[in-house]
Amino acid sequence: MVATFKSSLRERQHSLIQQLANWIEEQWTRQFNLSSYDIPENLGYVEGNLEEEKLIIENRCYQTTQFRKLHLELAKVGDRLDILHCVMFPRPNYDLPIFGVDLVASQAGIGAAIVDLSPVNQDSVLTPFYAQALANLPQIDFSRPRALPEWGKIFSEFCLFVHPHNSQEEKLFLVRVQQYLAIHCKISQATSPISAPIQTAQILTGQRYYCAQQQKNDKTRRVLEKSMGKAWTDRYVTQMLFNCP
Ligand code: BLA
Repeated sequence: MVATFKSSLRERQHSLIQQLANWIEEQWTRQFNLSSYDIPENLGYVEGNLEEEKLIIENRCYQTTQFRKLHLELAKVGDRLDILHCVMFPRPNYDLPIFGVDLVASQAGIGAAIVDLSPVNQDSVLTPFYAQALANLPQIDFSRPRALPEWGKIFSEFCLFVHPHNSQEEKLFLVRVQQYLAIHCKISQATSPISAPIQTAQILTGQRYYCAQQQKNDKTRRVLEKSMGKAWTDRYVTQMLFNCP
């Protein structure tokens, strides 16, 4: 049992980020038997300000029977940006997609909101349980959909990437993340591990590809490099955000 963490950073963040962070942790605590996860040295809590703007990062990581890493990261860049980053990496002997969310808020509101359940098996397709459950969700129309970058071919057909236009759309995005995570918790717990080494190796290859593509996100790197420098950012992106055995 891991207590839900109270964080001073969280209380100073955009309300959608607070709500989503609280909800994700509540689900994890309620749905899984959480074990501790070894965060690489000095990367759990980070403060830096190379170029005046202060960056603060708080990470929480756990592991479970099905997941090698549950990661929730909250970050604040001066008074300019609030960020929520969440990824659930399955163990390679489970044929499960990678759940990922990224929220980027500025004073003008949430500029980028993305959620997906990304397939990493050999065929890069969601298993029928996932595809059916996701296809059955009621349709929601957002007024400002955003186009995925080139590296975003890792995402599924159910990937939602939007610029929420007002608080009503922010709420709709929150609901959609809640639905994706509820589906994921339910199916992942009903999924048995696979024993065929070939299949496990294929899933590991898929996870490595997912991480390699995410590491190409220059927008994330730029934010981190400004406060922490290039060498630190390389280590953070490869060892903390998108690490793979
Ligand atoms: C975009 N991510 C961004 C942007 C910033 C960050 C500043 C640009 C926002 C915009 O275009 O409006 C920054 N994100 C961060 C930082 C961290 C972070 C600093 O997580 C962590 C310290 N990114 C993810 C995950 C997904 C993801 C898990 O970490 C998806 C599941 C996606 N972020 C993602 C995508 C974009 C983005 C697709 C848009 C990139 C683009 O348009 O080029």
